[in-house]
Amino acid sequence: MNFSSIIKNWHLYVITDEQLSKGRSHAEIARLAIEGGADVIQLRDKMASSRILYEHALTIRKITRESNTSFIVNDRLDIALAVDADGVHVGQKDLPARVARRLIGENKILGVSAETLEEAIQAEKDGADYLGAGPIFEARSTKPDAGEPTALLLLQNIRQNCQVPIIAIGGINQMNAAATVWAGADGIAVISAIVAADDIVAASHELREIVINEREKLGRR
Ligand code: TZP
Ligand code: MG
Repeated sequence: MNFSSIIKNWHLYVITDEQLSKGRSHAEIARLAIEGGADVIQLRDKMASSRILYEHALTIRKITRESNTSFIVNDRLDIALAVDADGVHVGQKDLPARVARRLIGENKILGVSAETLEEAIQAEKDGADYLGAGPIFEARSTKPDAGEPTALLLLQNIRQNCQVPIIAIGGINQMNAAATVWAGADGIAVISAIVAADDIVAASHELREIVINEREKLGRR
């Protein structure tokens, strides 16, 4: 299936993280982010057991279905398939994108992280429906193994060389979100600026509005 038109309208992609969330669960983060307008929720938890992750995924699947929000599971194809999530997101250290694609089939969304233009081009060839491009500004607290921030150049390069939608990630907040759209991002993926905010609803709303407004100014609605 071609998911490009759906994903091009993913203005705000919120990634859950219970370490940063001041006691709020994955499901609670998802619920509040959706209330603030999130277009897609990614469940990401590198510590939880498979069983616990499955339980979180089931709950978020229910919430996202009720609100017509897309749902992606990070890393874990098995969990994504088990709860009928909309897709899975893999990084460069996970199952290769072409293998993930073969396992999930054509009717699920495959997201792939790219830190370089070469990785982005390869991911697209291997069947990625969208690229998570970054870290653009920083990622230390949420992804200790991430490379150096690539700044906006990565987005510009990917924009010029790839066709699939681009979601910028890494250190994105209310101050710099607009710049990622100018550089070519279709949407933004955010952890800290939303998950650690006192008011997740307001932070989500504010960030989504920035993306929508900047896209509109650029004629990329
Ligand atoms: N992949 C690249 S950067 C990153 C991931 C998962 C972390 C983004 O988190 P934050 O808090 O929005 O910088
Ligand atoms: Mg991963």
